Amino acid sequence: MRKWWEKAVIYQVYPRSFQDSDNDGIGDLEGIIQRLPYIKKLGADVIWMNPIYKSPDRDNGYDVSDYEDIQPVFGDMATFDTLLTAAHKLGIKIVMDLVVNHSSNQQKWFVEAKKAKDNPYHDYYIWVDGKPDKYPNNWGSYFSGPAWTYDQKFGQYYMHLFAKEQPELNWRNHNMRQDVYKMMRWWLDKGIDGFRMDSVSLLDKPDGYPDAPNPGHALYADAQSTVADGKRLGDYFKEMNKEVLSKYDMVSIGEMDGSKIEDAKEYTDRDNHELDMIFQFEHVTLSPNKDPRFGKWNDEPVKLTDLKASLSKWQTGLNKTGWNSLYWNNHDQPRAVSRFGNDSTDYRALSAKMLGLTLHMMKGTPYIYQGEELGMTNCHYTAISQYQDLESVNAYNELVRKEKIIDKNTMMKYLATMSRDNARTPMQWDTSENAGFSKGTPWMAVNPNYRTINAASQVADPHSVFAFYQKLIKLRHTSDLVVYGDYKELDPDDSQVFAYLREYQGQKMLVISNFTADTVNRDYGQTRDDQLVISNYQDDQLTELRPYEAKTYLLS
Ligand code: TEU
Repeated sequence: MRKWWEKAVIYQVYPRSFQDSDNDGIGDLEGIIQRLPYIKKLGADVIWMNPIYKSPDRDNGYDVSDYEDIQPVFGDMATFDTLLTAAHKLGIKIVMDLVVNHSSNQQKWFVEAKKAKDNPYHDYYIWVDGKPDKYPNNWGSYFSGPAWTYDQKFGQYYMHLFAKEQPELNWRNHNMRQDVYKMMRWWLDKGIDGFRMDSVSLLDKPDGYPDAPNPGHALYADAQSTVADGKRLGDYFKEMNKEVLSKYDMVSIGEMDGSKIEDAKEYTDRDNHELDMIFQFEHVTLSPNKDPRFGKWNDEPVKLTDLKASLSKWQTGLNKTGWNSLYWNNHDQPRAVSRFGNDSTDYRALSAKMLGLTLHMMKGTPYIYQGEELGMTNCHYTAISQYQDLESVNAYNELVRKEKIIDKNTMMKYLATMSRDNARTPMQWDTSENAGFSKGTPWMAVNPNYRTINAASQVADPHSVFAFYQKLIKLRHTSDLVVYGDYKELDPDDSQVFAYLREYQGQKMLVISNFTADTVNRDYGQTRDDQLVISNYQDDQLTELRPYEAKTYLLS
């Protein structure tokens, strides 16, 4: 049976940075309401919003202190309801972030858990008896430091794979799971259309919490390889599906850092009744790392052959069974055009369109991260004081100041390449002050390139990146070949061009993308008889591919 989300394109809104309506410098729900017509004009079917729940904001909302209330800077429940109704009126669905791998340490369950060992909520979190000078294992937190914090009163550590203010929920506790399901039903009963489930590859921790491999002898090991795809994970998804997901016409999207393709197949196999689709991380974690102690930090551009191999593996791996989420970037990743394209004045728009075409012609559900449809770029910060993201700031403190294993200038390059803040600068609406994002002081400075890169100039321009994304979305909406066609990579060893075929019910489509600033020649048998469906150049030279040229033919 066909599902609505197979044909859908999802637009990701990072509420803090989208549109500020009350000029306090922080984006809000009213701001999203004001910009719904923009998202409608683009053609997206669904909005996924990053967390808007009550939160001490240690990690920009990913530390939820009340799952059924709205963060006051974003608005209130009445504004949320207005947003939901207004979006639905325009035919746009709303997907919420669900953050239940961990909660905030100020959430009521953790407040109770801290009261006494025999408090029923104590076991909602993960505790291990121990001594203050010896961590239960070698795991590090994603945000630097150990994955454990000691509680004097209990003589116990609690686990946190992220900040210490984000204690891990204990998924082995039946009541905890039931409370989560109840909360999910509460939102779905309100009429939301789905959940993007944060960090769910990590829900099930391995028995005994064994040490993780630590090849570079870093201060703390990368826990993810030991935790991701735990053996009970599929059962948790099945239970959640039975208790919640199956009861609604909704989409469920697992964010699954570290998941392997065979496991991903299981999670998204419809016969298993688990999740609808997952975000895998392989293609955004390919860049060679100089030293395993550096974690994600590097400034190496990814090799096109590696990128092609990875994306093609997931395309074919989840072809018959399962479903892919397609994305180049999000609020945790650098801007696509700066990372995989070329953000220089000459090639920014061309390469942004090239990337859009490469991804949107694949099989799966495409995600557009706010501003990607304008070709927004990295923020190119040069001083550590400009960064706000706790992951970036903590990594700088640990690797440069404390361990002294990366020098300052090198780390600044790594941050400029990889920091999450690259994605978080405010949306660039127009050429007015602060890019039309806010009349107050934005919580994060607007990228000065807003004077040339902004929505107002692009919406009116038929040759803009925005207009190109409109076409890509329309193609998906009108072509079963784009949605359901089988995928076949061409010339995997070609280090300059990404080319692939899609095939569906006798129809064939050829997709060609030049990932370089060089003019190259490639002959895949395309002729003037084939129909050029979309291209980022005005004319077509068939086998000659100009810088960042990308095009799609319907083969005759
Ligand atoms: O990210 C989870 C995750 O898997 C991390 O690897 C994340 O991609 C990393 O920070 C990138 O360097 C999710 C959210 O998307 C992220 O914003 C949150 O900080 C994190 O969970 C904790 O909730």
